[in-house]
Amino acid sequence: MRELLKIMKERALLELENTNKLEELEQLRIKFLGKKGELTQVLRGMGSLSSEERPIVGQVANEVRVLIENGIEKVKEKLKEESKNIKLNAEILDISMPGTQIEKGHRHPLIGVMEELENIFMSMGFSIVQGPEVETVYNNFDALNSPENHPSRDPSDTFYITDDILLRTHTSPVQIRTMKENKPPLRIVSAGRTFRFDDVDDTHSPMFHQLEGLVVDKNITMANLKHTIDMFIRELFGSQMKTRFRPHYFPFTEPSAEVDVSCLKCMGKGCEACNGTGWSMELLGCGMVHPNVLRNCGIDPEIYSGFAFGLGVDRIAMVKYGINNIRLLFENDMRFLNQF
Ligand code: FA5
Repeated sequence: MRELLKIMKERALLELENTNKLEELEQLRIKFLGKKGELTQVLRGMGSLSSEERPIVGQVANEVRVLIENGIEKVKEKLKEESKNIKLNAEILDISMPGTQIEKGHRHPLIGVMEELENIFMSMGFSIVQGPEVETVYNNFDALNSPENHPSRDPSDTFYITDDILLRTHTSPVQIRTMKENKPPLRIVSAGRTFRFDDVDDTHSPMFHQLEGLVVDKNITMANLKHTIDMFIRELFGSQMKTRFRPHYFPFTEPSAEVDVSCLKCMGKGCEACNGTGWSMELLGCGMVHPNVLRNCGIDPEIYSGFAFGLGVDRIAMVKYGINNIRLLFENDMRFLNQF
């Protein structure tokens, strides 16, 4: 039996040497040490041995078992190490290789222009305030002195949500919110989205952006309004830029005006882009805050006066970058946007 154990040991060690997979190692363990394995079979036959031989063979069998177990453990460690190295080599990172280029995005030209306008007004002492896009009819029309029968109130011009709630048609309701919540002196600007049932053409979009400005204090005059707009336009477009104030009507300002600037392409000489007029498209509306609007907000028009203006941000972006079609600003065509 001792001879049998010796042969088994040598076979086991030889097979261990030739094992190079973890699964094969498990098979080998079952073959020699498992419940029905060769060593177990030998041990079962020990009953037929004499009482002198039994402990000796038992000891040898035990030594063979420990030897095979240790051998298995060693080979297992070796195989594990090898497979780890294979994995590590496969995952090797060459930091000298050129990386994948990540394309950097940038702000939409409209957002850039909006921030530029805000920065100019901040440098002139204005504060930035925010207003909601969903407004009350009262703030959007009534408090702004808009008569009941004003055409802009018609559902064919304005997006109503209910009879009393709408998508603001301009940023002017921010004037009302500001004057109701704060006492003069006031000097604010507020930029954001506005909505109108306008047909789309080269200069009109049903969703566009405005920047509202409001100044209320004692002794504010039209001269302050004109100077502020002129300074702002020169800061934005350069000192050679001229402004043209055309008398206009707004229910919430009196007197009121619309403002154009020199055509940036010909600088006022007249060209194809400006239909020979020398002037850009209309960029903003403005005027002296109507006394009724001040009264509606609890401000005494005998003590205070103010001016307000509303700039078309999209149109300013168009003039600044020479864009002749407002649709380009909203189509998200990367060939267009990548130019900015
Ligand atoms: C107003 O919206 C007034 N609230 C402006 C104002 C504010 C006047 C404070 C007096 C005091 P108007 O409807 O003209 O005015 O619009 C102002 C500017 O918004 C226009 O000059 C134009 O630049 C721009 N605008 C108007 N409608 C559109 C449109 N559909 N698409 C793009 N821009 C537009």
